[in-house]
Amino acid sequence: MEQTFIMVKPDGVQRGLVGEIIARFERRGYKLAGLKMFTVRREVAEIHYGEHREKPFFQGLVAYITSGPVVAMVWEGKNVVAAAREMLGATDPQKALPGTIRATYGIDIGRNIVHGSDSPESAVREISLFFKDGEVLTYDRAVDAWICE
Ligand code: D4T
Repeated sequence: MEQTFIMVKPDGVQRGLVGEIIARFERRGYKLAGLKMFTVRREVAEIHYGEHREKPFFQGLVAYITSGPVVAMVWEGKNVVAAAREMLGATDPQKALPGTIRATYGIDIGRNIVHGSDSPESAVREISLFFKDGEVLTYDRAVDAWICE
């Protein structure tokens, strides 16, 4: 089953939005497969945002993501990567559709609350960057038959 990597960024943790973000994924029917809280190390942040290394916002981005604890999660379910990106909304909260997490809680692209993998390949890479073997769990949920045919 498809999995995605979702991370509540330091601003989302500071602003008390962890529960709200988890609740949206739970209520939709996705399955939580991994969850932990930590502070991202600089070396890991530079790998995670490696594609932006040459961009002018890179140093600020690394400083922001390493500035305090994050809550990292693995969510599982049908088409969860694309669905999660829709639930998050556009990277810039000013451009995010109403009702999305970023449009509901955010104003600034540099404080956009939450990260979500942009493709199934990115999800695999990011999950292995932030979670060790054994930290992503496999288990049955009786309710699954009531969520997907
Ligand atoms: P993340 O990775 O944080 O979930 O964001 P996205 O996947 O939605 O978007 P991204 O990789 O293009 O951008 C990563 C990160 O950089 C910040 N950013 C981005 C910024 O501060 N200024 C900018 O101009 C851009 C494009 C916001 C998210």
